[in-house]
Amino acid sequence: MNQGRFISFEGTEGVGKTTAIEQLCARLHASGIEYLRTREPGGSPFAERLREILLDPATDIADDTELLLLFAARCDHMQQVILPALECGIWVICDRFTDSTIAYQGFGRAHGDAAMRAKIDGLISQFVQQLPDLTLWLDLPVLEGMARANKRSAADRFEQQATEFFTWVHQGFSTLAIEHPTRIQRIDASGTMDEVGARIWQAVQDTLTVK
Ligand code: T5A
Repeated sequence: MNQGRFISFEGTEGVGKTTAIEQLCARLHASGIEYLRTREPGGSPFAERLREILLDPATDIADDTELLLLFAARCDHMQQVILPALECGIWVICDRFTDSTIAYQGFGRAHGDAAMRAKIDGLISQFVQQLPDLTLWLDLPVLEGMARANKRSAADRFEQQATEFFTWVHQGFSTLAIEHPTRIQRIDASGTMDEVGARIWQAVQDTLTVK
């Protein structure tokens, strides 16, 4: 059976993932490709409940608790939504995946600490066979992304972090792009939405050979 493709979008706050995903989905639709749009944390009914807790500014939990909740959400999302879709030949377009955990929890919270990365790598190892075929890292200076995000809605629990936190998160994505040059493609997220969308479509066509 034809296996679907798994594409994730990554980046710091407000870089334009939601906007870029909408554009990619429109292009996939026009190309006759069946797709499923989803997100992390969340994407399944149970994981969406965990998302509410994780993003609620009133939630007061330890870093390890946050990490394990993210993986509990991911596990349910994989089993209930992502794997069944891929097995049916449906492309999965996911707003954030495991790279966000390395960038936010490994770099943002723990500043790239080796013990924390080893802990996260151990948790990720169960998803190694299910990593995205292509990850599009939307790269934008942290303050530009935050300015875009601030125009839109009230800050959630992550968005309330100091700028230094997001500078570490950006360092995390940059490190990951160097470590996984084939899977992770850096997309310049500056310029208009149409310019960014065109760069993404080019990368998808080049990598996943869309006819
Ligand atoms: N998280 C997640 C972890 O800590 N660990 C994990 O393992 C995972 C999976 C999720 C939070 O959870 C954290 C990371 C996050 O903090 P979220 O609500 O999904 O929270 O937050 P984000 O993923 O950051 O999504 P945002 O909605 O904040 O940002 P987007 O989707 O990147 O940006 P978007 O498209 O909404 O655009 C933001 C604004 O900019 C405009 C848009 O119109 C919008 O107003 N815009 C542009 N403006 C100018 N030029 C362009 N090219 C533009 N593109 C978009």
